[in-house]
Amino acid sequence: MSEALVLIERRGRVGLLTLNRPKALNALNDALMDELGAALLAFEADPDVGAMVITGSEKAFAAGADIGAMKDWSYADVYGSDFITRNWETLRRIRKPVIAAVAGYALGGGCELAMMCDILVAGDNARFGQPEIKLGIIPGAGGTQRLPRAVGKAKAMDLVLTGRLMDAAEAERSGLVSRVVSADKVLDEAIELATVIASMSLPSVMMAKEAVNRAYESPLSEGLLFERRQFHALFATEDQKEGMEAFMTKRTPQFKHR
Ligand code: CO8
Repeated sequence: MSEALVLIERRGRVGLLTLNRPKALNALNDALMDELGAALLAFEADPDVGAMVITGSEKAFAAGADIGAMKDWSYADVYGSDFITRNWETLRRIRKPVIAAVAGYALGGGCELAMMCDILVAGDNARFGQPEIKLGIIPGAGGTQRLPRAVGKAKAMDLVLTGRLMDAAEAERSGLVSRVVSADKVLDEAIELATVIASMSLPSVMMAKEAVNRAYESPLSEGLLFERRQFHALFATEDQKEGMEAFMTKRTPQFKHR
């Protein structure tokens, strides 16, 4: 049997997915993306999982879509294939938080995959970039849209038009990643972060994620209204009573819906 392209593990309440095409620096193809999509959906449905982490190797999170698979394609081939992107919407549908633990290269589709995640934690050896311009193409899985939202137009243009790579320090300064740690600690850091999130009440975690994402997809007035209604809705949960009661009586909350 051929080796899995995505390794699936549980670390407590955290679902861990490791991209596993090390010889090709985790270049993304349909087989890998199909495994990733199926694993994400399985963790989404698993009541014992409260958050997920996607990671790669210490050398590469993912060095992009598989160039070898695409190189001879015609317009009709690439249009018809939905290459690697058919599972992009799967990731967008996941309501539990997903953290990208990025060491090494996150390029092209690999950078786009990391940007689909809710939080990026980077190793100090991480390199982010959209080098498609050097191949005579442009990003095709969200790079021209999500990168400017994360780092602003000037830096996104700089990266997309030159194809240069950005190191972890620049990525943190620009707001693309939330934390930088040494490369050998990136997975531990991401799992620790995911474990904290997974200890919270799941309805409030999912609503918080939904509300933050609204900030990117709706006018401020709509986003604020959405947030306010979600805030109100959480008062219908037992966990709101438990969280506030625990605060008042100075004890740790025991959330029921995790
Ligand atoms: N695709 C296929 N194979 C790759 C890729 C890739 N993206 N990246 C690396 N590999 C392979 C290499 O070919 C090599 O294989 P082999 O050992 O068989 O020769 C192996 O991985 C190791 O790579 P290198 O020897 O090149 O390692 P280096 O350490 O010298 O360099 C780099 C590392 C800088 C990361 C280099 O490999 C590189 O530049 N890779 C390509 C990066 C790139 O251009 N990425 C963008 C690809 S296009 C894309 O992602 C579009 C996404 C949108 C899809 C939407 C479709 C609708």
